[in-house]
Amino acid sequence: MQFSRRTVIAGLTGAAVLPFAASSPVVAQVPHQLRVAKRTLEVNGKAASVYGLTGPDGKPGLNLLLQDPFKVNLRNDSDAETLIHWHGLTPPIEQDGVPMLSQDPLKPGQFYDYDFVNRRAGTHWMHSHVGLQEQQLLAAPLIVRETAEALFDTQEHVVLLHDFTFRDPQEILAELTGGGGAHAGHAMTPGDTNMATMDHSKMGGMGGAGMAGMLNDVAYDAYLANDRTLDDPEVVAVEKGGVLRLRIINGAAASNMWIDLGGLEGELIAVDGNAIVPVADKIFPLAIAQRADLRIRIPKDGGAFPVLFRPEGTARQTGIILATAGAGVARVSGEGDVAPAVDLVQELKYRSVAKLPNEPVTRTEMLMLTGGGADYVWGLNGKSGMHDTIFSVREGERIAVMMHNMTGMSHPMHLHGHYFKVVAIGNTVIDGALRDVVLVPPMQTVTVMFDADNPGTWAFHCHHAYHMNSGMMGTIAYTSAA
Ligand SMILES: [Cu+2]
Repeated sequence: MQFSRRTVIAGLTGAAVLPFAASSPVVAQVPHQLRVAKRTLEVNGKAASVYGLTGPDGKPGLNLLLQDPFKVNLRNDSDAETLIHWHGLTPPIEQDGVPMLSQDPLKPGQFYDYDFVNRRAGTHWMHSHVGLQEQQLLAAPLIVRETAEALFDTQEHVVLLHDFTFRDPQEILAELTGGGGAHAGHAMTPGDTNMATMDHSKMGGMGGAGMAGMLNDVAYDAYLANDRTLDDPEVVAVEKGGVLRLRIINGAAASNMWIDLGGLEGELIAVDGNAIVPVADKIFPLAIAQRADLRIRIPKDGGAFPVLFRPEGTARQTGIILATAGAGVARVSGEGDVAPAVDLVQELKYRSVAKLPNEPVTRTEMLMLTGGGADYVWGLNGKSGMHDTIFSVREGERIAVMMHNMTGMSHPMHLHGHYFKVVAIGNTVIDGALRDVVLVPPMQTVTVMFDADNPGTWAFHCHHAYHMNSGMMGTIAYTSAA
């Protein structure tokens, strides 16, 4: 997944210059081949059967240029039905990759040709929107660059994060929905807080206050950065005094994380693919499905620098190591301190670079995030049907959505087909980031605003895979324009 200046330059000397093939007018007519297939991954010394999503260069995912149409031939070489959502792009609804709302899932052996105008540069990703396949690692980076030239200025590296379990995710979901009062009705693993075993059968509906300690529904066997644990981490070669752009994707099914730069300081320059006024820090939040682009300057003296990814509510961690030539790489433990809950303290500071047209909000919709009691039924405004309409919009409207989390867990809320602007956190009005996922912590309110400019019936859901599959998904439906 490494994509450095060095590999690009090496690539340019070859006949198949894959990331940029599409910039040639001749080659642009050829769709990028993308394959879903099962693969074997070794985790903690044990083999696991997981999904893979492989691009034309044999590596995970796709590297595209904004100027080129999104032409992708997706083939299902796995033994199960699947469908891939282009998370971060704003395609026409038919090509959004959500079963029922877009198209039927692809049966084993079937393929589909996607072809639409791509309007969204940035660090995006793609993942299955079928069942719990995302938990089985059916996800990959989807990087769209504005120009090929940008690559020559700065070294880049893409990191895709996962939470990993050897268990069948359907079994985990069955345990969660099976009642008994505790969400995590499975064996605890070392390093997890005992909060997950708390009986919170009294937590349903409005009773979330005081249960803010409930952070994780699932006890994982490992956390992965580019498929690896800290027992055998990826070591990224960097230059002394050089600048590295890390494109980090939280592809976890159910784990909000912190990015911890340790001894380095970085600048967050984009969230969910959209530029923000740079924010300098050493620790950054990254909720499920969010992306962060970090600009990091490597010290002139060189060395080895772990970049850690720390899921909230557990001491377990994963990471990569940035190392200059000749630096000794020490082993980093897979356990640190228990990471606190991911919050919105930094979100308050984000200011988007792109400005939306100066127009008034047409309408404000209230959206209650509900449920999560002993029955593990979640909902939006109390509705738990995956295709229930939460509210309708007309093309051309500017809609504000005020999301109130009435539950004891935080929810990373994702709207398909659009970007929204974070305009208020609680009562604090901000000129916030443009995003497609925002975290709404327990008992808090986040207000976003979006322009209804892409007709269809669009999924709006919590990106926590077990919440989504237990009711926290609905739709926003366009009615014909007035
Ligand atoms: Cu949720």
